[in-house]
Amino acid sequence: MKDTASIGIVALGEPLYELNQQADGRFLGGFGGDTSNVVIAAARLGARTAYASRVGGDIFGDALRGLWEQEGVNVTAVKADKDAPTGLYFVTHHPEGHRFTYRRKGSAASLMGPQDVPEALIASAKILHVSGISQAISSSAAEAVDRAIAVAETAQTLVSFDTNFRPALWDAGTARTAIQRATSHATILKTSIDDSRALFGDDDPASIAARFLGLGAKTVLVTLGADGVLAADAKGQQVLKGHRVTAVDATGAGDAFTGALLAEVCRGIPVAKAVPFANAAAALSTLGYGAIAPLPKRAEVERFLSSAAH
Ligand code: KDG
Repeated sequence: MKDTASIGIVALGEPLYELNQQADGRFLGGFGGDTSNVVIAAARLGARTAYASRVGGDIFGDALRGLWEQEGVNVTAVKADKDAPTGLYFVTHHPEGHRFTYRRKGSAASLMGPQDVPEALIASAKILHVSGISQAISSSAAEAVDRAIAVAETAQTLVSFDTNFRPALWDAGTARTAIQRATSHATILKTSIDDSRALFGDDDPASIAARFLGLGAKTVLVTLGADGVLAADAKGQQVLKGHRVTAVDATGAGDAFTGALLAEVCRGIPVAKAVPFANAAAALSTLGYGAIAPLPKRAEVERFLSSAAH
């Protein structure tokens, strides 16, 4: 049994400074990085969270530290690296959806390795969250993910893993091997149709869920974009339709989903019961620009869910 006063969710990965192009063409500064997005989404909903990473000694690293402080995320496991930059990404919007352009090679976070894993923090937390991006940024970061998962398993900390395949960072073959390895330890596994199509040539939600359950995940969530989400475990599966909203920017909607889901799990709510709340949080996160700015607070999600029920 974990101490109720301890951190609920610890995530490990790469935070990014975001430049997101608005309708008038100008770039709006903000924040991204899938695992950082998840802990902030969860913190806004009341979870106690911590982040593990490395940031550069530059204005972007300082801005990220300011963000985590403002959001109440514990950063005792975020190290400073004065010789490496903080990663950046640009978000542009196109008829087929948003596109990410990275400036992150050699970033401080990519220099992370097993020595940076906060073992005691992970062991005392309820959930460890990592992703395919945490693995993709470098081989030492992939080793850090393996180490974090091993520590979590020993301490009975639940492992949450998001496949988040980014073809710009690594090839599908290498990604498949690493993602399958993490999946075999995952209590909660989130993937998307796009990821599974690119990794396994599969775009049928039910067979995607069956594949990840077969690889060892205990619960699988397959996000279906605007169409909602399919949740599956050994007992069966359910599809929850997406909410119809006027989306401005879907960047980070998957992270909003995961953050909300994990925040609910920290409150003792079973995954299957937490899916509607997470689905609503994800819809609300698309109403403004950026991965972080539009993330909702608990009261907004509850208001939205009760108005959707009428
Ligand atoms: O899920 C949204 C993230 O992908 C975005 O914030 C940028 O972390 C990012 C990445 O590496 O693509």
